Amino acid sequence: MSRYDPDCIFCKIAAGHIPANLIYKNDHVAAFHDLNPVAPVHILIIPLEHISSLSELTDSDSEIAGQILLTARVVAEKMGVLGSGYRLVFNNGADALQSVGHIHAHLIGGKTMGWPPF
Ligand code: D5M
Repeated sequence: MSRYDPDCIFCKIAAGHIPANLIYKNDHVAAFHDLNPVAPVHILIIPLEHISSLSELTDSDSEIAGQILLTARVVAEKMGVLGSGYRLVFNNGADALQSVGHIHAHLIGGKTMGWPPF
């Protein structure tokens, strides 16, 4: 893996150095249960490589970016919410309350949600 931050908790999960409740992994991304679920289904999808936020994505990351979105469908199907609906949330930066500096999509489902989301 070309980008690894030894201080990043999600890098450690991606590398298998600390445990997580993994539900999916391929050569580009991993998906695991959020520690603090906000809905009956709450899965995090992360790139295996360290990229701190959406704002840091570059053209050379297009495969990783696509893999995150494609994995959302796989995860939704695995978690039984492909038909009922789900939300994909990227908290990006301070105003969005991003707390872990490694890109992650929250896949949230299993309940009817509200809008706007704040
Ligand atoms: O969300 C970061 C999310 O990451 C938050 O919902 C908790 C979750 N989290 C933090 N550490 C772990 C571990 N070790 N396993 C699973 N989930 C974790 P943000 O969008 O940055 O606010």
